[in-house]
Amino acid sequence: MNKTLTNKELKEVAADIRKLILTTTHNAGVGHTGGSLSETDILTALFFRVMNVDPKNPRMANRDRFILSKGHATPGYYSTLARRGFFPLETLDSFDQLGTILQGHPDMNKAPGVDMSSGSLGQGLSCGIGMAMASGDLGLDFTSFVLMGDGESTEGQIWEAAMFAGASNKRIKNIVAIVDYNKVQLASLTKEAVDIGDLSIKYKAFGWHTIEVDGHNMDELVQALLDAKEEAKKGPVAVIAHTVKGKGVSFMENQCAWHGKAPNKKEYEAAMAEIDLGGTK
Ligand SMILES: Cc1ncc(C[n+]2csc(CCOP(=O)(O)OP(=O)(O)O)c2C)c(N)n1
Repeated sequence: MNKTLTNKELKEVAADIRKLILTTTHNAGVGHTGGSLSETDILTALFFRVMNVDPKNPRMANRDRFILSKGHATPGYYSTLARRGFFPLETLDSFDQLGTILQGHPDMNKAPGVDMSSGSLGQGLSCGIGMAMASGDLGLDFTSFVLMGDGESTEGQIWEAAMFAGASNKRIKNIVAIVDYNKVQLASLTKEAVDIGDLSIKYKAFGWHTIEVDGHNMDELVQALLDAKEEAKKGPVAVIAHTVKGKGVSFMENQCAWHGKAPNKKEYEAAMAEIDLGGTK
């Protein structure tokens, strides 16, 4: 079980994770920094409070499942897993190197704590729904959480999965979809690529219960995710988390240039100093 951290402690953990992200991408010279910084508070709330996980027993049968459907954002995912104790912090130094367990995109057969391999956008929700269905079928009691991006949300497979889980004759239980709605994708704003608009209305139309939240307000985020887990006992839940790409580092915020870039030495030092000064609300 998770040791219950206060929301203040969770904010401190999130700041630690942001620094691990910057250090990991800086050392490796590669990595998706922007989308890792936007998902940090969500991952912190999930892995340090909301989800039932045991870092010493990563394959525990009744653990809550997590799928990083936006699989490129591994610096954030691996930093969270390492900070939570699934593997040593030093392993982050091997990120994206030849032979590492920490591949550029998550490999469930290599990294402890990774429940599903991902990287090809759009596939995670289908897998998460399958896991949620297995929860009931196996007589286990776990919730399946899937984190997606807003750019990713233009993938058709997501909406096939959403239609299935929300259908009146299905009403799949124990699935929580979370959208890291940072409004920026690989090379442009999401609204300039395909304006996906109000995702809450869309998920509602597909039969999902929806919750909108500020994805950087730890108090609200923890409550929203706890509510989502409870509500998922009745049917599918979508949490639309409004976030900022590059959150916590002023010159990275809202910039698609930082989608898939690592900070150089000067940028790294400036970014680390900003995290030390600020952190999240
Ligand atoms: C099927 C597929 N198409 C294209 C890509 C290349 N790609 C990687 S990240 C990305 C943009 C994703 O944007 P978003 O979902 O908003 O992610 P975030 O901003 O949270 O990093 C793209 C197009 C991919 N990984 N998979």
